[in-house]
Amino acid sequence: MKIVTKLFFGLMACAFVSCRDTVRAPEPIYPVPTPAQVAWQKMETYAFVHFGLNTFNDLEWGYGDTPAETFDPTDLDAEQWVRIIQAAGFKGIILTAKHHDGFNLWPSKYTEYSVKNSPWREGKGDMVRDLVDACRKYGLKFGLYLSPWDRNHAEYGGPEYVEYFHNQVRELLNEYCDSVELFEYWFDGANGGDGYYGGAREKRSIDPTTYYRYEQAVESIHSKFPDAMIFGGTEPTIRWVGNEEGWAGETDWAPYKVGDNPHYGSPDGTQWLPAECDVSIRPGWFYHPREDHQVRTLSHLVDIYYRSVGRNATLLMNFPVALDGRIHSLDSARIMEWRQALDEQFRTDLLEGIVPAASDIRGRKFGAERMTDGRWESYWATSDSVTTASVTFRFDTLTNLNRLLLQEYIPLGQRVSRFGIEYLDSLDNWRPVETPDTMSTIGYKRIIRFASVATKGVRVNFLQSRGPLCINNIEAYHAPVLMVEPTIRRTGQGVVSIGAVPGAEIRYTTDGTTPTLVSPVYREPFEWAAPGEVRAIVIDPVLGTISPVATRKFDIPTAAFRVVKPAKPRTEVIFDGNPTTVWYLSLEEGRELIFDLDRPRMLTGLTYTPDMSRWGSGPVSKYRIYVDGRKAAAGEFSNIKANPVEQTVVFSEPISGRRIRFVVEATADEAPQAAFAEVTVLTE
Ligand code: FUL
Repeated sequence: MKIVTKLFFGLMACAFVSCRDTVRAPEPIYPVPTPAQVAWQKMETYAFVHFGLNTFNDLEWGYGDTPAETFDPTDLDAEQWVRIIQAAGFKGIILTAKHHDGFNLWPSKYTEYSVKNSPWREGKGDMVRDLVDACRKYGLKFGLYLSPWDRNHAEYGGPEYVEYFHNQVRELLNEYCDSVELFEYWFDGANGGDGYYGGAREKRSIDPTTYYRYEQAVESIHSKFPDAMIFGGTEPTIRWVGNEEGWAGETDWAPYKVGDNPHYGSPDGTQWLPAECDVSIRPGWFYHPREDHQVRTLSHLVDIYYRSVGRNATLLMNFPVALDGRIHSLDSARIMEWRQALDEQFRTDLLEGIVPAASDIRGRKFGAERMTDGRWESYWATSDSVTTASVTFRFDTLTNLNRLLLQEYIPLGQRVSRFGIEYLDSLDNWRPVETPDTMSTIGYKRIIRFASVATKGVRVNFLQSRGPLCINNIEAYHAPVLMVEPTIRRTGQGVVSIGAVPGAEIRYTTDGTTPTLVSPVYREPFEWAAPGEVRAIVIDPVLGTISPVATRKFDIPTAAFRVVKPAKPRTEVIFDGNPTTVWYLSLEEGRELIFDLDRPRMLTGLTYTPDMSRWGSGPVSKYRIYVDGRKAAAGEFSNIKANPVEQTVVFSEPISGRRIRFVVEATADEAPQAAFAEVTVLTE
């Protein structure tokens, strides 16, 4: 009898399990991505190339009047770009076929303002063709940037320009893209109003929501490439993340609705509009020789990866191709270091093959093992009513960890809004990991960095979700400590300090040579008031490994400079060497900042640093500069609003003098005050 009962219950259990086996997948939670959006997000990283007339005229935003003849790369090699970009792991490349200056990198039949009127290959060159061919040869995806704002075109603002714009969209699609996979079309939103416009030199305003007829452009693109992502315009399929520094919010929802902060999106977003983080490997988007020493540091680039791809966004990394038409060797060397560092960070997945214990499963088809089976399409899911759950991994031996990577199965929508991570210490206590990260959203991918723990297990607690959980992947790593180059600072008084991670040995030079293992050891801040370059390295005293070289250029110390107008308190912070202290000039009271140097000097230029903080305002966009009453320079700091970094003005000829008058003609955000974080001068 007993046996019969057992059999009966056994059969019942089987029936129950097999019934659970046929359990449906969880219902989607809308909005959900299209398959094309999922495929695009899986690319994770892809590259940008900014190249054009700006490159040859040392500009960020050409006015539209620089002659086509100035475009003259000596050794252009699109295959070199593709080889570097592919070796660094990027999956595609987007080219600025036309930037705001209106110059075309292909010989368009609709304009004379293009490569065909440049000396490059005697006017027979075609940059778009070269890159398409290189992408096809190496199997890289291709993307196009076509600036809607065109500062050259005489008809900009009227209907004829819109025809021209659409002709160009179609020309590029029909004449160039047949042999490659077009993965993204970029419509930049920038429009500063003023331009050359065929000689009119005036300001023209348009309503970007109606003027360009984006719907028609998108139709042309999608009729040929239905899976291409659209950036910008009125029918985007992805969103700008809201900064040009390469970071998404720690909380980052792909769902988005009008009015949401683009850093974060929102759980009640009505459209699936994932964030793309665009950032340049240097301060500018275009190449400037003066930025050769400002290629982003390895540690910064690695951090950017964590703050973009590691926060449910994609990373669009820009390479400003140099004057010879190649990616600069400093940039290519740095990006390969970056690739290597990332490979080391994610070398061994410590959870691979471990079957975790889950507090709930929806059925065998959605078992916990699906989080570590290496298959993207298979996922662990909880029952319909279960929106909080935990999964626990156990190790056979004490294991060191400092990274956790999580992925939601996004085809069913983004769900998790709060989670936590615990580890099992050697005394069998579960403890939370130490991390500055907010553990809120996951989405396509989330990577949490935390202080290394030696652990017997790790547990993820899903604390809040918009519905049953759908997790397709969890990985854990023990990432090596990065050998980070030191930071170099100098106060207005000329006192240099060099900072690095604790325990590291710092060696430095002040004569422009590369520091080595035998250069002087840095122990404490030192006085060094000369113009020149400080370079420094960090050495790991145990392993003997050396960090990349940090370099800072300095001119004369600025502490003795004095503001004479306006007579206001705190103006000395402009000259303290600390860019985080900012002084604001009230434009309602006057538009001039007048200051005296310590003594008359032969000046070749000036640098201006705006408020670089995340929410800073009042970056100067247009200026005039006078030295002892004589005009030294006038111009604009292009793109300073989106990218508020130090700006350099080089005078057309050296001017001797002591009194500098800096006139603010405009601020980029039209703020009624202009921000001055730092001003320095360049001397001969
Ligand atoms: C911005 C543009 O104004 C910059 O020049 C650059 O092209 C960047 C990618 O987008 O909005």
